[in-house]
Amino acid sequence: MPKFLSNAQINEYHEQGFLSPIDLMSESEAIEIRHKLEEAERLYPEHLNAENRNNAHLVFDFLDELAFNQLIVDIVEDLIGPDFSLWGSVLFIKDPGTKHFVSWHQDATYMGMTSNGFVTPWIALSPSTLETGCMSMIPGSHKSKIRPHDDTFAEDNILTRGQVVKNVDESEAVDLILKPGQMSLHHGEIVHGSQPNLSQDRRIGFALQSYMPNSIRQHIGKNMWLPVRGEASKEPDQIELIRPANNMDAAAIAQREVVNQNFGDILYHGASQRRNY
Ligand SMILES: O=C(O)CCC(=O)C(=O)O
Repeated sequence: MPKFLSNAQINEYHEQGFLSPIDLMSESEAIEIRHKLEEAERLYPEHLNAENRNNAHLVFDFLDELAFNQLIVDIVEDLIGPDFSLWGSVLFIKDPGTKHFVSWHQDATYMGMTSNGFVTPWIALSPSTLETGCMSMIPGSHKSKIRPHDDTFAEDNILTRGQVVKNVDESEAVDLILKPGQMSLHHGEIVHGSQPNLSQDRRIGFALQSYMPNSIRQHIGKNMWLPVRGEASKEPDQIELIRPANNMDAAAIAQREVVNQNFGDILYHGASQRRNY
């Protein structure tokens, strides 16, 4: 018996490789979180600048609360089962006036997992529209397994390696338009990307990337995951992460640095270059 989604929504996710939109919270609640984020950017710029937007949920309580949000984890359970952990998170921010974009890619390509049946909730903290550069998905592309990617390291490409899948039929793309407070969910192997933000406002998305069934293992870097629900992994190599006690407490900052180093070791494994994020 699903906890929140209908059987039709669950089937849609498995068939299309994504599900959108889901109403997560009110617009005013999302704007309140945006304000907390922007206040944190003001207070701790070096911890949230464009090169330091991975795993901020490990140091900021308002992002940690999203990682454990009851509705999100119920929906994740409906999609991947009752025992799962969170591998990481990314703040995808496109400021007005920049050319930042996300090329067509599959998340799982460089994540080094033994299986790619994991899910990413992407939460809109500002309007995500055609003008601001919402995500677009190629329906059903998660069924074609991992396609070859070219690492471009293109300057305005937000992805670590600027990796891109070639020969995507863009006429098939579905745009995921979200109001603040809505979210989408996507599969680890779906082909997706996003265009630059042409508006005067920031486009802010928080991706909980990704919730992993505890049966999955990391085979490139260290298995450092935050247990979220159900029976935790009993594998001897599992390193359990802890939640922040307070915003920016010293132990949490130290833990995030170790996790981000591991993230980099995994995502740039075998790459010709390594960027600062
Ligand atoms: O925020 C974006 O535009 C892209 C995000 C993305 O690629 C992801 O969440 O996997």
